[in-house]
Amino acid sequence: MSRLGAPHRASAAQLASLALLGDVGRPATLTVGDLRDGCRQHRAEVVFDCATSGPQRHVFEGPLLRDVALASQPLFDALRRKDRSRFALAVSGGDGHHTVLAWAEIDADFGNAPVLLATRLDGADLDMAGSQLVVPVDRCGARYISAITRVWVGAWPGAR
Ligand SMILES: Nc1nc2c(c(=O)[nH]1)N[C@H]1C(S)=C(S)[C@@H](COP(=O)(O)O)O[C@H]1N2
Ligand SMILES: [Mo]
Repeated sequence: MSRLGAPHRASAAQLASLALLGDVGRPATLTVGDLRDGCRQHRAEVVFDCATSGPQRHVFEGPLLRDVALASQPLFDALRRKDRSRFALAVSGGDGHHTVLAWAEIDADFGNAPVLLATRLDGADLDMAGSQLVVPVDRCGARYISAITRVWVGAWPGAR
């Protein structure tokens, strides 16, 4: 199993998928088709600034990261805001670029940010390329992780 976790070799015939895992009751492997069929799709017209190529304007469609993550049944008490606020999400691309969000950023009782896992970019399906993280509240593009391979959901261990 030494190749476990190695980047997938690109192939035009291969569907991209991401692993949804961490402190969750129902870990899953999801294709872009699963993200399209399993959750209500939202649309976001965004502009973000890239440090190297300047302002980028795109239209993304896809489910809310919150809805996808909740389907994996994070191991918090869903009725306790303070318990949910201990959680974070780490989103990784196939190239190793990754970023972190606080659960509270996307939680309706806190930041309520409409963060998406895109299934379409500017009208083109992302089934081969993989999903892209869409963070409309960000001014810059660094957290717009593309070719997502992994979404980890878990609690900061803290001092117990
Ligand atoms: N997997 C991955 N996603 C990434 C990056 C990266 O290096 N790897 N760079 C980010 C940065 S810095 C920006 S500005 C946007 C650029 O998005 P675009 O090329 O689609 O305009 O992608 C982001 N997503
Ligand atoms: Mo960027």
